[in-house]
Amino acid sequence: MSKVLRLVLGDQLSQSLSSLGDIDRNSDTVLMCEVMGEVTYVRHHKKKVAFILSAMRHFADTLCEEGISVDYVSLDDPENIGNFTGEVARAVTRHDAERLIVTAPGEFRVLEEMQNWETDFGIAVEIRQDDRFLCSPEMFKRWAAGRKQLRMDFFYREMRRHHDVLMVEGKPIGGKWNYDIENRERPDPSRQVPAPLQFLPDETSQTVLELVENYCADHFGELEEFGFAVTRKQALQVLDHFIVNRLPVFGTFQDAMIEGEPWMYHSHIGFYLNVGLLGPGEVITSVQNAYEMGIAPLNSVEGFIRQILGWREFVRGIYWLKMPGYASQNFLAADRPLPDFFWTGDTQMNCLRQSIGQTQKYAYAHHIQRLMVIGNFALLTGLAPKFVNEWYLIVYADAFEWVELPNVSGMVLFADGGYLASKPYAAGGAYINRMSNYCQNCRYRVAEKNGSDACPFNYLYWHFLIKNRDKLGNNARLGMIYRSLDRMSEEKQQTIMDDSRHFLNGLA
Ligand code: FAD
Ligand code: DLZ
Ligand code: SF4
Repeated sequence: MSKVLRLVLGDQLSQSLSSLGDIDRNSDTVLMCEVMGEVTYVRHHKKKVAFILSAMRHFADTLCEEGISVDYVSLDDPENIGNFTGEVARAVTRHDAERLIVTAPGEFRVLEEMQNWETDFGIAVEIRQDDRFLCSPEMFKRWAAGRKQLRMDFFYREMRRHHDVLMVEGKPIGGKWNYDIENRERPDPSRQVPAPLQFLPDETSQTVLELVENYCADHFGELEEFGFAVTRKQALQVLDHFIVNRLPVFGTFQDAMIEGEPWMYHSHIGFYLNVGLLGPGEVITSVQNAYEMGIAPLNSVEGFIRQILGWREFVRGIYWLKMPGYASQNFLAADRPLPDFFWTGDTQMNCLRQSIGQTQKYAYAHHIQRLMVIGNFALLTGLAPKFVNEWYLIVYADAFEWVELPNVSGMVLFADGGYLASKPYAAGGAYINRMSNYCQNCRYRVAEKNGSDACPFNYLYWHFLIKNRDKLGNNARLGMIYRSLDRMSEEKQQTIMDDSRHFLNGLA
């Protein structure tokens, strides 16, 4: 009988994983390894490292309870070589393995590493498709073929039809594909936001927290108040808690931000989806059931399902279609380094202070904070895609390159020249003021357009459009805005440029 080694990575914590499908409990061994190479290729947020390592250890326990033999290498094992290739090599020798089976990784750099293993180890290496998604890279490629620009809305409709989600007799339930018109209300600070479901660290998590404190002392972020789910059972509880307590108003307050309320009405399941503790299909089914049972209205249910069935699958499709080139795109030639406050939260711009501050604390910020506060700032100030991508990959516990990169380079920075988004998501302070209460406690005045007290987003917005006119001037969706710019007096435009230059010099 040939000896088979099956490698399971830190974001492959699903019992349905393709590499485990035909496991022989009598002869096969599952290898899981904690390696410094993965912990530090970008220096992940401490909470993110603790979450992944604790979830890995719990998953290994689950496999053992199922009678599967697991070889688990911990970070502090003195023999640990510190990277996947080194650890697989050691395990191949240890188990005298003749074959290695693995599910394709979520990141291109790891796939490249794996593609050398057959030669490196002189054994058969089978890289199986990761079928934990609702659209395979091949299916996405077929859909994208011949399209110059990709639009999520059309992809999402295809996915709804293909998977028969929220459909009745071939038509979208309610008659419309998208209910955003009923979503995105202004925040209501008088409403009590339900507390998220959090878990006290068990013994395994406590050991990991100590380990991370020792090994990642100089990484970004705080370890205190670690409350992540680290098992599938807990992740399912988080999903249920969301459906009952937050989903009914998810759509309505999807874009709202309130000071001191980091979790708002979002689901906080991205962490668990991305490491495999939850699957997208089961999440969509539960949410659709909630609609059928009258627990949540259509605007919330459709809005939420669109994020999972639409955006999540769409960005993954783009990642695998466009890598490796996608990572180095920089359409707007942005080259500014990150300001220090990205690491400290120490800025007088209250929206950024709040969003970065909670990121330090929880390794979480919701979509609009990532896109319209931090992302908008990165876009308008011309921060270099390389640094911005690295930052987002470090700071969020749900960040893996396949999902982080298209969101940052495509959605936020327009670095792909409009392949993913039809126009840059640029906005002045009025948008943030409409969707949050941050401006009330800010040193800057959102209503002021110029001068030392003006909200910097107000002049940086026009400065961005002026500076990038040669690249964006022909964008049909920006036509009206450029016409407004042209109606501005030269003197006003000069003031915008002067205020912006002064602000940007201060960033350095
Ligand atoms: P909810 O708001 O409750 O949404 C439900 C789920 O929908 C999410 O868990 C996620 O799985 C999916 N989803 C929603 N929007 C997107 C999107 N744009 N792309 C992919 N999936 C989406 N998401 C990540 O999972 N990892 C990342 O590293 C990541 N980086 C981002 C960086 C930027 C600059 C931006 C603008 C967005 C990023 N997103 C990322 C998408 C989104 O912000 C997060 O998925 C979401 O905030 C996670 O919180 P939640 O689970 O409470 O999501
Ligand atoms: C993110 C991460 C971290 C911090 N540590 C590990 C680890 O020690 N062992 C492991 O198998 N995976 C880890 N991961 C997740 C990997 O980085 C992820 O599997 C790859 O990026 C491929 O998507
Ligand atoms: Fe942010 Fe401007 Fe509002 Fe201050 S005034 S919180 S900088 S949008």
